[in-house]
Amino acid sequence: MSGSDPSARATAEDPGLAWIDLERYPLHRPDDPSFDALVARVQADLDARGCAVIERFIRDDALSKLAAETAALAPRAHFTRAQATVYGGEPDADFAPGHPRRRTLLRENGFVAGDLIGNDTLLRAVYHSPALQHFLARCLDEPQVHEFADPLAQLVVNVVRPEHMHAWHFDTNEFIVTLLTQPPETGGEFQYAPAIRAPGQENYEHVRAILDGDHSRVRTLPLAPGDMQIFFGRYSLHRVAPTAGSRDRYTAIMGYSRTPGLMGQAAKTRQIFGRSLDGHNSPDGAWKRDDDLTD
Ligand SMILES: O=C(O)CCC(=O)C(=O)O
Ligand SMILES: [Fe+2]
Repeated sequence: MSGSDPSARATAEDPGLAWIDLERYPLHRPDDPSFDALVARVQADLDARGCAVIERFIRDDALSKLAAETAALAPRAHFTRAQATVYGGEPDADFAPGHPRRRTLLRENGFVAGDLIGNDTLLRAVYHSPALQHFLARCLDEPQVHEFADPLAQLVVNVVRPEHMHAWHFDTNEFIVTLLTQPPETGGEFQYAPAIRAPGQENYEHVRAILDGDHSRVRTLPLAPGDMQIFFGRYSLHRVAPTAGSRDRYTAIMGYSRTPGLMGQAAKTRQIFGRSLDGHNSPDGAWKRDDDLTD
């Protein structure tokens, strides 16, 4: 590597860049017209569908390391199995049977908490990359994005075991950034109903149609290892379809937000990770949104 090579110099200052395909996606050159073109393409996809995929964002020669890293972390996942509505809560008997607020789905989720993901990992290098965060801020039209302050939810690995699914739901967080690190043998597609709800507008009728099996509003994303997805999961009902074969499906979920200091609520954190930390006891729940939508 030559000291005058701009991408080598950028990588020395921002180690995450070493794993990103900078030839296709010049995150180290934010003044380059091709950077603007990429931002414009992502923004157009987010506007149209609340979802953008940057194909093969991770370099091909890093994919096996990425898969091995998440496979090594996977045994530390905390698994939960519970009935919940798509909004994450208990059924509400004030609604008629069959209403999305009344019906529950089986949630079987496995998550490796962020404090189990070491500082020397590829995942952390990418997550903390200033160039990536600058790029995401540009895509979201914000001066900057903030890492979650929550050490557990900040960066997680989602583990979906064979013959399992991640049931239909809305996220509490406005958006997530996801890296598929290991696909299952078959199935496990990411499916979503773009912008099916909006602030102040739950659109129960269309949510119910999907729960009843009408997938006419559902899109299926063909994701490959190393693809990065930016997704507005608070507004789009989504799931990971049932997986098959013998291999787990792994994704790394990177938590950023438009506002600093986000910590999860203690009860919800214990539900997801089986434990909580001191900072999770904030009584007012820093995740609460003021968008009049059900969490
Ligand atoms: O693993 C994925 O692709 C998405 C998981 C998801 O929807 C979530 O963790 O909220
Ligand atoms: Fe989600």
